[in-house]
Amino acid sequence: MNAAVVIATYNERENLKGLATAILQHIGYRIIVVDDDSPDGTGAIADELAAAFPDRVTVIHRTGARGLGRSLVAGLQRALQSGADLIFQMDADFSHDPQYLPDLAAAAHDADLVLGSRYLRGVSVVNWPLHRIVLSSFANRYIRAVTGLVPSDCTTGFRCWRREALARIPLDGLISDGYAFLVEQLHLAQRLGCRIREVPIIFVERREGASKVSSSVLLESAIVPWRLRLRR
Ligand SMILES: Nc1nc2c(ncn2[C@@H]2O[C@H](COP(=O)(O)OP(=O)(O)OP(=O)(O)O)[C@@H](O)[C@H]2O)c(=O)[nH]1
Ligand SMILES: [Mg+2]
Repeated sequence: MNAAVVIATYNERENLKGLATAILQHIGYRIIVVDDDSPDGTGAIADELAAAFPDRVTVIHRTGARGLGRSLVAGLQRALQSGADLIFQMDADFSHDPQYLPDLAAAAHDADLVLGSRYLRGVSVVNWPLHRIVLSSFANRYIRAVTGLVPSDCTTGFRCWRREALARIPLDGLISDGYAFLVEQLHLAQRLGCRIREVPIIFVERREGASKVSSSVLLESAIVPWRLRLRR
């Protein structure tokens, strides 16, 4: 197993070390942290991890315009360069439990892209207020209706790629940044004929740190599906 897990971080000081420790329990998994110069010092914690596990933890320090999409692009490109066969992306806030990494990897035996999905068995989300569940569920219906995407969870950030499939995605050409980045990435994969599978995960709302979801990110999410539809 040669797996790399890309984690974009912005102000995840309380979460990163515990998360990395849990991921490193899995043999054959490396971590690529992409930190956006977090004011809370997450980057320094990532450097400490890299010093403690030089073969298994890499840190990319970004400066300039911050963004989840750009950070994921940098991390995914680094993962490809590093020769990983399976490339994961997941959030830093424990919403995506590392215990599911082997499930996603197993599903990638006969898939190019595996999604850790909240909506395969009803709604498997813990500690979300009702309005958040309604918003996310509505967003997924809207995205599927506008873009023609098939998966039940188009906005999940927990993903596993086979390297050949990820290498075919023109990452530099992706235009969006927030949740919309995830939708655009998935849309490209579906258009390129990737075999996409979903495996169920239980998603747990963050306990530590603050959300970075802003109104501009939500606005982008409303518009990007239409751009993707017109691109067809
Ligand atoms: N590098 C980088 N990472 C980011 C940025 N914005 C968000 N992230 C990371 O992206 C992941 C998801 O962000 P969250 O704030 O948890 O967004 P969310 O999960 O939709 O919202 P919550 O439910 O409130 O947690 C986390 O690991 C964040 O640290 C950014 O601008 N740059
Ligand atoms: Mg989160």
